[in-house]
Amino acid sequence: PNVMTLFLLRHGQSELNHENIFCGWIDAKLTEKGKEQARHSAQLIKQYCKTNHLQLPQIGYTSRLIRTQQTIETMCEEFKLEPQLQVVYNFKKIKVGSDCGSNRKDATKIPILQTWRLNERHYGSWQGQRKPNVLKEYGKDKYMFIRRDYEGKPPPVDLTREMIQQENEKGSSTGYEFKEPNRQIKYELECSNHDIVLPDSESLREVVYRLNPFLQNVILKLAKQYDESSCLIVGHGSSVRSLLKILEGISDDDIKNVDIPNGIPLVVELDKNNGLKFIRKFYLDPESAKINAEKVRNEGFVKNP
Ligand code: DG2
Repeated sequence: PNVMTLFLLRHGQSELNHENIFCGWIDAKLTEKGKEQARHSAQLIKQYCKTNHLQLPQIGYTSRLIRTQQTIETMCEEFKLEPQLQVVYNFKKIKVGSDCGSNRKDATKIPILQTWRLNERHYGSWQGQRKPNVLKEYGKDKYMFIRRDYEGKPPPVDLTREMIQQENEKGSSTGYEFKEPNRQIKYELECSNHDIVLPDSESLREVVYRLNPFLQNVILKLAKQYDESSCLIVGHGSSVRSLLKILEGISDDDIKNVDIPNGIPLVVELDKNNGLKFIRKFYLDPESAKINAEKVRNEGFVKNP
């Protein structure tokens, strides 16, 4: 078949993943381990492309959160491709075939489009809280319902007390503190011209709703333009689950059993001759994907997952 290949990836371990703290829209950075996972992911993709006589991904996507940007930048270093970062404020303005090129003309560069639509789901008032404490407060059933059910939604965050990362002059993290959020500034442009109301909490259904237009109108449309139709999407636990739900047609009920490990590439193949019908998906390191997905599921239940 005429195959479109999507490489999906959850960013490498973030500082808050490491601390077992709900992160959502908090802008946590990668740990050293997270960067190592990004390098390893790039090696796996390089190897896969070589074995299958494919070019490296021709375009990349990230969320507006630093952990996905650091992941893709680290990967580009391994690919020896210079990332051409571009924030997408209004996806309807992207001209397929011109802004991003129908084929990468300069083989040393790769366009990277960044959109809030690929952000992690907003984790509401759970953001910044330790998973074991939330589990204790809500009980096992409610905790898992809110984390994994399609309709599960945490209580809204108090917008005057969002957790913000503190930095020194060199831009290194010096910890986290609760204060007035700055995201209005960061996301202002995306919202000013549209009827978008920024969330103070989201269910997975709401993530699918905001992500799907970008997937259909940008990611899939642009991929069709490329010779080999391959792209790399670096998202989060919930944005990757949403992409899989749409692309694979996973039911509202079954999606609650899907967990995404950090930093292990997932290959998704779609049939270009058959309306982009889902063909198959597989991890490039299936064994560690299985072990680590299980660990993600159990976060909160064990002390040091
Ligand atoms: C995690 C997901 O998202 O947490 O927001 O803490 O991918 O940005 O690290 P990510 C978070 P769980 O839903 O797996 O508990």
